[in-house]
Amino acid sequence: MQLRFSFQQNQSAVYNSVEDGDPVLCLATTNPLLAGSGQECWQLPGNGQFVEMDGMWLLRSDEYVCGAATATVNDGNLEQAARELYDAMLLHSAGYRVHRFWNFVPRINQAVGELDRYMCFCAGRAQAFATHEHTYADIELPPASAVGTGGDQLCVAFVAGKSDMVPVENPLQVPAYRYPPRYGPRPPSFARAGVVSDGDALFISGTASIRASESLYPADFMKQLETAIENLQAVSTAAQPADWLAPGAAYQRTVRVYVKQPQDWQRHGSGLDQHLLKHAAQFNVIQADICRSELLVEIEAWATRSFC
Ligand code: 3EB
Repeated sequence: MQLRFSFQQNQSAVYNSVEDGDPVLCLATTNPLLAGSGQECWQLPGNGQFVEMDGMWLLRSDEYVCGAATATVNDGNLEQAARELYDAMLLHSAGYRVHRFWNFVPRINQAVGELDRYMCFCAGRAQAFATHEHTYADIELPPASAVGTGGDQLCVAFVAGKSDMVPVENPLQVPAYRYPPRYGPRPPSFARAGVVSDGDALFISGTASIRASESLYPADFMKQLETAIENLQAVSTAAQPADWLAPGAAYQRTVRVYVKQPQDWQRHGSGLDQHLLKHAAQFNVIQADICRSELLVEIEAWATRSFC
C-alpha cells in the first residue's frame, strides 16, 4: 500500500487507485513544481483496504493506516474545519501511532482579524489534540509540516503504524508546542522529528530559519537556507544515530523543499542540489508560502534504512 503526494495538479483532491495490485491513496495539491518528479511515494508494508469515513479516505492494513482529506475553507470556518479534520484523523488512527502529519492551508499568511490563517489553523488543530490528550500529550505529538496552497481546499494527510514513534526536539529551537503567545493564541502541535523505533526510519518536520522561537534573516533566502540546514543537522544529531542524512549513510532519503518565491530557487537552488538533493532517493521542490510571512524556505525529510 502506498500514500502518494502529487504536486502541480489542477485542483487539490484525494484520489484512490490500485496499481499492479497495490492500493494507492493520493493527495494532489496545486502547489507548483520547481524541481523534482512532482510525486512523492510512501510505500508502506501490507496490502491495505480503502475505507471512506467522515469525508476522509483511509487506506488501512493491520500494521499501517494512512489517510487524506480536503475541506473547503474560508476565513470564517478554517479553525472549525481544522478541528474537524484532526478529530477525524485522531479517531481513525486510534490503535495505531501517528508517525507523521502534513497540512496545506489555503492562503496561509492571510490576515483574519488580529490573527492570520495559520494561527486559526493551529487553534483548531490544538483543540482536536486537547480532546485526545490521553493519547497525545504535548511531548508525544508527531512530526508535521504546514505550508500554504492555492485555491480554497485545506488538505491534510497522515501515516500511522503499530510501531512506536519517539518524538525528537531540536536543541537550537524551542519546541513548537511551547512557542510564546505572540505567534498565536494556540501554539503549533508538532514535534521537530520522530524516530520509528522498530522501522529504522527518521521523519524530520518542516524545518525553517527559526532559532529559539524567532524567525532569522527576513528577506535573505541564502541565510535562511543555511539556518534551515543547520537546524536539520541539529535535529538529526539529536535523533541517534546522528548520520541519518549524511550523503554516505545507509539510508534512503526523501526530501521535500518548500520555496516561497520561485526566483529564489532559480537563483540559489544549485547550492541545495549539491548539499542535500543529489543524494536523495526522491525529492521535490515546490512553491508554497511558509506559515510565517517572513520565511522563504522550509525543508522536510524522511530517511529509512530499507526503501521499499
Ligand atoms: C516552525 O518551525 C515553522 O504547524 O505543523 C514547521 C513544521 C512549521 C510544522 C506545523 C509548522 C508546522 O514553526 C513552521
